[in-house]
Amino acid sequence: MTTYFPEVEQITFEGRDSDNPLSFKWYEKDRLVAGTSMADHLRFAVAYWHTMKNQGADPFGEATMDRLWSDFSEPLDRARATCDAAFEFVSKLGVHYYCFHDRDLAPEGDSFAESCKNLEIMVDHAKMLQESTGIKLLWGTANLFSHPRYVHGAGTNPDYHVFAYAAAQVKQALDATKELGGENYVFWGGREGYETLLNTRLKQEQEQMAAFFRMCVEYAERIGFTGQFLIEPKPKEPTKHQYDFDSATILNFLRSHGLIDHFKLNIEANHATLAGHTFEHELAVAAAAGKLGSMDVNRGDLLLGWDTDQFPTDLYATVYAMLEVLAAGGLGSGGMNFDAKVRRGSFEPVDLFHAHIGGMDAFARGLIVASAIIEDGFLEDFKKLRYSSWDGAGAAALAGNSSLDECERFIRAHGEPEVVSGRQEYLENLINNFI
Ligand code: XLS
Ligand code: NI
Ligand code: NI
Repeated sequence: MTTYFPEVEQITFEGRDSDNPLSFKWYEKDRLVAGTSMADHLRFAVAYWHTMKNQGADPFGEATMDRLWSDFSEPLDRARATCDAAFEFVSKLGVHYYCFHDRDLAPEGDSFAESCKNLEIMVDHAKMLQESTGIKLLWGTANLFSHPRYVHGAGTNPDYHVFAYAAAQVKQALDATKELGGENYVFWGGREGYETLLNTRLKQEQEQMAAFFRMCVEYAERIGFTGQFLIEPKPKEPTKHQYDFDSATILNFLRSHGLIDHFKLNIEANHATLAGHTFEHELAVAAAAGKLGSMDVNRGDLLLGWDTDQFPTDLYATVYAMLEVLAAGGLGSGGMNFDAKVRRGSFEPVDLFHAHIGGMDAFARGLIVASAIIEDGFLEDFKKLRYSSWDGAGAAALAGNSSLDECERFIRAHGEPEVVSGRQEYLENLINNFI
């Protein structure tokens, strides 16, 4: 059998004293952290589109990536080779999951029927590889944004014909995800938004989207797909204004349309920052609603205002994220999908290993640090004290059993409140002691 990464052997944990760059310094899959193995806490997944398909083209230049598995002229031959390379990569990396869009796995055909056939062929191929390697599908999704037919959106398209096409495509993608035992199914509204209100019925487009989701829920129930449905927020890009702006917006949409029970959220770091939030803010908002489902782990660039999808290496970011994940009680059927791509200049196949190893180590370390912080308890103690008045005088108000009159009586009796410091810098310094 062809090997696509002949220079790389199985990546294993060697610890921080190892000088082998192709080894984990922190990620030790069976190590228990707060009673659970690192592998079970983190549930890493490789993103098929970036890792296997990204060729490094940008608006100013052509493909740069050295990818043997792309050197086939027949689309299905290329798809099979890509799938073989993907499973070799994921196995050698020691990750248990992968994620794909239908069109990553199988090429779009000349007709809808041919696209369906291609997908079926590739699902069989992937299934065989899943069985022989033990690698599992974290989630599947449909690419409803690349083909020109989706230029004005999919579920929110002004033309019912395109809406129906997208729905038919999702039906196939749901079948594929079910067939491969996918544990979740993601909806990312790639072009579900608008460029100008001059040609757009905003309210109707959102109603269309709700109708689209209702049909998906109904179909999943009918075929017995038990994976979790996830929506992935992103505020802009490709469209100027996307309906799934951030966690709060999606929660409001789901509640308004009676869909809240059927979905959780898939939070992506770089999308959070594009929305003007931190990653941990988006995780916390989702978790507060009991809707933290899964994560796309990556990072943006402070100096660039778009979805650069870089690999996560910033320890503060992983610590803050893991504090939220641990507080939420974990990700359930979700995981951490590396929705990240190597830079255009990192064009050798081995760079894919360096990138994932770095991301996995950064999150492993984030997990260890966050768990130690939680175990120490200083943050919780601080918050307990800071909010202590709500256990006493404020308890009735919090429970909805107070009134403006009651508050007035309280103020007349107690006068001016004593304002206390939030001690932000003090707390930040304590965090540094753990890193
Ligand atoms: C793009 C999104 C996309 C989704 C899956 O910005 O992150 O990759 O994760 O469609
Ligand atoms: Ni994503
Ligand atoms: Ni993204």
